[in-house]
Amino acid sequence: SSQMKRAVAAAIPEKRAALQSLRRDHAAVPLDTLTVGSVLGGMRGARALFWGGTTLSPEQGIRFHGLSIEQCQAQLPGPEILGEGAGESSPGESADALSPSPQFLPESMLWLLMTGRPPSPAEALSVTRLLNERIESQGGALPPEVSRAMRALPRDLHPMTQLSVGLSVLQRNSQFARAYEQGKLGKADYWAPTYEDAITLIANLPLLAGEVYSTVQAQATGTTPQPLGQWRADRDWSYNLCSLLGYTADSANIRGLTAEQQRDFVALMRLYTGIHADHEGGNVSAHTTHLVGSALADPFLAYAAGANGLAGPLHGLAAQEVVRFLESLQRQLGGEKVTDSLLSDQLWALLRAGQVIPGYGHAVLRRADPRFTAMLRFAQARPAEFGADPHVQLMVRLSRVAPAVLREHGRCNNPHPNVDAASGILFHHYGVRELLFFTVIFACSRALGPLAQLVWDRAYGLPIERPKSVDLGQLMKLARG
Ligand code: FAM
Repeated sequence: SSQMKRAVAAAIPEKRAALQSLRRDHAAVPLDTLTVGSVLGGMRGARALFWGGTTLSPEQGIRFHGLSIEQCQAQLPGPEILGEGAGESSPGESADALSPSPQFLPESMLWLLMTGRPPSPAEALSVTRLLNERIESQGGALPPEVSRAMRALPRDLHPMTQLSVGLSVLQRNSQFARAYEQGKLGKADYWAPTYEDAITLIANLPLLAGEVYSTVQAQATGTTPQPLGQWRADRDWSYNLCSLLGYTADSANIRGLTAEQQRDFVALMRLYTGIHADHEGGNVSAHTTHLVGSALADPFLAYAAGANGLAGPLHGLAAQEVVRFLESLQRQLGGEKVTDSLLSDQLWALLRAGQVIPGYGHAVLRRADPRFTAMLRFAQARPAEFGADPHVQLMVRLSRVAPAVLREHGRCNNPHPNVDAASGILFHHYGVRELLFFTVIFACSRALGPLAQLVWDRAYGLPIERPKSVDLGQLMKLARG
């Protein structure tokens, strides 16, 4: 069995014991009071879910097993373990440019989320190998029934629907489903085939995303879908994802990127997929995966459901709203020199018209989203690349102007940028212009956290999730006391 699986197995007894003692000795301790408002208000703020990998505090933002994004960047193994140079500075950069943050691989994040501790370089590398072995055992491609099913779909189908179909058809090879059906599996062992399925699913995501993107490209150019790049067993997960989208030297290089831009695109993908992997348990994609998985659906069906949730405009689709907004701002401002006061006027006009400033505000966070800061830093460390991109410059300027406007407007609880203020526009810069496709990249990343949690849900033997509902009459009666 894999190194990571052994590390999960080693961590299980202590955590199981802790959970059992909580259940046995402290089950009656109240956490939150549920009100009519919570039932009618999307359960906002109600601490009602158990989630191990990440926590989200209003002031500090996301923590991955206690580690901030900066700590992950400092502590988790990065591309240097693949034999790539750790330095990623570009020759054209000015001396006073912000130095790039150290990178970490999403494989390192997966290890952290699965096992609860950062991997050694060798352990991180073992995850890359493990994922690649899965694809090699499939002959270096998607299982034929998966590509057949995806190719049979209408080409103009929503990219997330295509992904969801691919994920669901992958279910055919679920080890969990097979073992469960054979009836030989003890409850204490449910986690093991769940883990195997999670690895298979994650390994296949670059191929699935590549298949969807080739359809998206074919649709855009009126041609038949062609593979955009080559999967390679000697490359890491993010590199292969970028290749299969057509953005590396092992691909059709569909946007004609220079070698340096290809490297930076891979760096952006590693950053993005690393920091979007998890965002505690209450968000729609994570919660859905957990809920569906709680009925002992296998990881493929559970995550397909989670990915469907991610496709909602209020969740994974927000990044594209920001790109649209920046494009329209750019058009309105036309050739005019963009000053802070001009931008501020535009924002006030938007707010007076009763609209929101996309990319700003958050349901939980009360400061700038550290994921936004990490993406902004990526751009600021590459002035030669991004200095002349008017959209990126507008994004940066907006992040200085909008918080003051929103504060003065006085309505929202958090005037700071959230992650979507930056993510889409950086992909857009390198040529990912198909806005509906952004969510597919998000879905590649978001698989990591909820699937690691699903392994732990089974290791803990958590029950099916089944809250009680009340109807309007009951609520009115309860409300009257
Ligand atoms: N611009 C203008 N008004 C805003 C605002 C913004 N960016 N953010 C919040 N408000 C308003 C909000 O509409 C509400 O107004 P009403 O009192 O008239 O209903 C008021 O401020 C209080 O809202 P809140 O408590 O601060 O925020 P919520 O928890 O209700 O909502 C968001 C959180 C993210 C939905 C909200 O801030 C928003 O609509 N932001 C813009 C859209 C966006 O960026 N979405 C992406 C979110 C992203 F992080 C993600 O989850 N993928």
